[in-house]
Amino acid sequence: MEKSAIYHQSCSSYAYAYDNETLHLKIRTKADDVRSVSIIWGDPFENNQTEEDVYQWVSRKDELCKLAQTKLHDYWFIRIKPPFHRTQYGFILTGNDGFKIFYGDRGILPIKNETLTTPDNFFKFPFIHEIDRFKAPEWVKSTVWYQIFPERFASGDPSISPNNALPWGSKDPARDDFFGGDLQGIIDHLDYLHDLGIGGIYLNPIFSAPTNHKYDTLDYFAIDPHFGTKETFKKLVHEAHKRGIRIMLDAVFNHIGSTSKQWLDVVQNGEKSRYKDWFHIHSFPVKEGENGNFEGKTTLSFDTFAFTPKMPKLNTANPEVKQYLLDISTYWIKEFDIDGWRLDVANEVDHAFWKSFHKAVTAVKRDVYIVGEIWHDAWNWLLGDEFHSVMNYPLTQSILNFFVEDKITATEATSTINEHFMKYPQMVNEAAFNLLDSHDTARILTKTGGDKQKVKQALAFLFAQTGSPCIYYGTEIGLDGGNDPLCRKCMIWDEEKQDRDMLEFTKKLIKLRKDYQSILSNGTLRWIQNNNLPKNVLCFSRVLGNQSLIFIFNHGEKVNCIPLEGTTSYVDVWNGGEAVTKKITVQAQQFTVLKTDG
Ligand code: ARE
Repeated sequence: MEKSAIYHQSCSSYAYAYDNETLHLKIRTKADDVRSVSIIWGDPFENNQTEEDVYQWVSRKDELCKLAQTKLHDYWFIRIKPPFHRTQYGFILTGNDGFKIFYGDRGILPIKNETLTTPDNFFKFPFIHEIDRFKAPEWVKSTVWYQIFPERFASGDPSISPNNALPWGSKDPARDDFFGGDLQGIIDHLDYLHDLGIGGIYLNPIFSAPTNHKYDTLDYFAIDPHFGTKETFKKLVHEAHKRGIRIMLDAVFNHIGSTSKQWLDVVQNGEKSRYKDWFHIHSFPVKEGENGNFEGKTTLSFDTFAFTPKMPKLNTANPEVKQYLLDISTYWIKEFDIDGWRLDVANEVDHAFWKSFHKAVTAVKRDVYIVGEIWHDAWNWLLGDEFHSVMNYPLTQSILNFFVEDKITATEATSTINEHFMKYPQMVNEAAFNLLDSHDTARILTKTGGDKQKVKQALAFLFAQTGSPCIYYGTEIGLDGGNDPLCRKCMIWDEEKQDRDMLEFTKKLIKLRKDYQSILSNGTLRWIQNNNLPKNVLCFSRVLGNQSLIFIFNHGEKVNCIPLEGTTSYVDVWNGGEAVTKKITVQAQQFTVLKTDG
């Protein structure tokens, strides 16, 4: 047995409270190296044992199941319900070589009486506290998101468009173009979104700012005049809520725009400015433009976002800045009833601020949704006192690697996707914000080189996962576009120019997600791998109780007849609903979904 590969840590993503009664425990071993894992556990103070038999407290033994496998590791899993909300526990591992060991808080030990009667050898989960638990809003699980870049979705009130606004969709957008998208345009299309099956809209920034993307905020308390007024926004939220659609705004707190009054005061008054400690300034004077990238070298005398002098970084550890931003965060909830915040450049803002942010916004709306923009492992922002989720770009990349870029085989895809899900506790995965593309990436249709079948497979895979899927505006009608700014083309509203087949496909997929919401949110992911499956057929089931949905993606170029396990009866819920037994044929680049109650 490869002992060096064995890993568990209590009070981590390997041991956490899933709810007030249940602990989830995971342990990692070398792939295909361990035959079985059991746990011995109990509570030393259970049943009022007398002093002398306190060591007999290890009163329970249960078997773990093999939950997932990656190229390198097996992950073993169990749910337990400690009667007194705390427990001590240790693992008994049996290698394929028959060798048995104990693994606990003091590491690997031989299995003998002394080991099993010394409490210090056991892992501890001290107590399940409701207040400490990670709790994401329940409504997120059943939400299908739609991301809107407001300047490019729809123009509902041309009278407020910028003077230099171009005719809608007249050209591919250049970096500084305006086309006149606004909030009224979104209101005008809420029925379209409701008909699509959308339950949440993520709006890129809408506060006043000079650019078309609004990430260079001028005033966080004002709606950009080219997008509308506060009354328009209040109407947007109200009309969306009437249709069961929630609204999430984009909080740009890592930095402010260089046209903001705070920054302009610093530029004008230098060290005498009352805002000089609102920023990370290395030396004075600070001058707009002169402290940017200059002659190919960075001469910044202040911190910014990505060396962009138009985005000076805010000092969020400054109590005055913190209070200013927290007031903004609660204002848009209290006054406009928004349902969530997406946090821009979240990984570069201090944790102390985010902990205060979490407290402030959940105090005004208990089930507000908090999504951090973090493109990498976000474990220490997802402990329950900061974010509920992050934009799940790492999962995105794994989906693209298999379904779009053909970089990996089905087996390798299984491994990388399992790695994502094993990184976080189950309730974090269940609240994840899952996406294929966004305003910061090339569009999925362009990434596939215009291959709609690849887009459909990738979307279907995304919708089959736990977590809430997000559609970037226009994906459903075949909008394409390369990297920023080309991924921000005007939405196409002329039905003659829309891909109506993709629209019907997207509606059908969203309906599938809703019809089987519970299985797809809470069901266990079980990969179906056997030698009968060709290397580019990805097959898995989502299992909840005795119900399961089996997804078969034929990513190959030829028809595949997939053998079905056992004699259970299956219903093909994607293609017409007829009963299927023994084998199912999946056309090249197609997929199907089978339901079974067996
Ligand atoms: C644009 C161009 C730049 C150009 C700049 C010139 O993209 O190439 O130099 O204009 O002004 C906003 C606008 C962008 C604009 C940017 C800067 O939307 O159009 O850039 O401001 O002016 C990293 C960050 C991540 C960030 C992305 C863009 O980690 O937080 O870069 N995303 C947020 C927003 C953006 C927004 C900003 C930040 C600034 O979503 O829309 O940009 O408020 C890898 C890395 C990631 C990296 C990612 C993308 O995966 O791991 O860290 O994200 O690539 O580059």
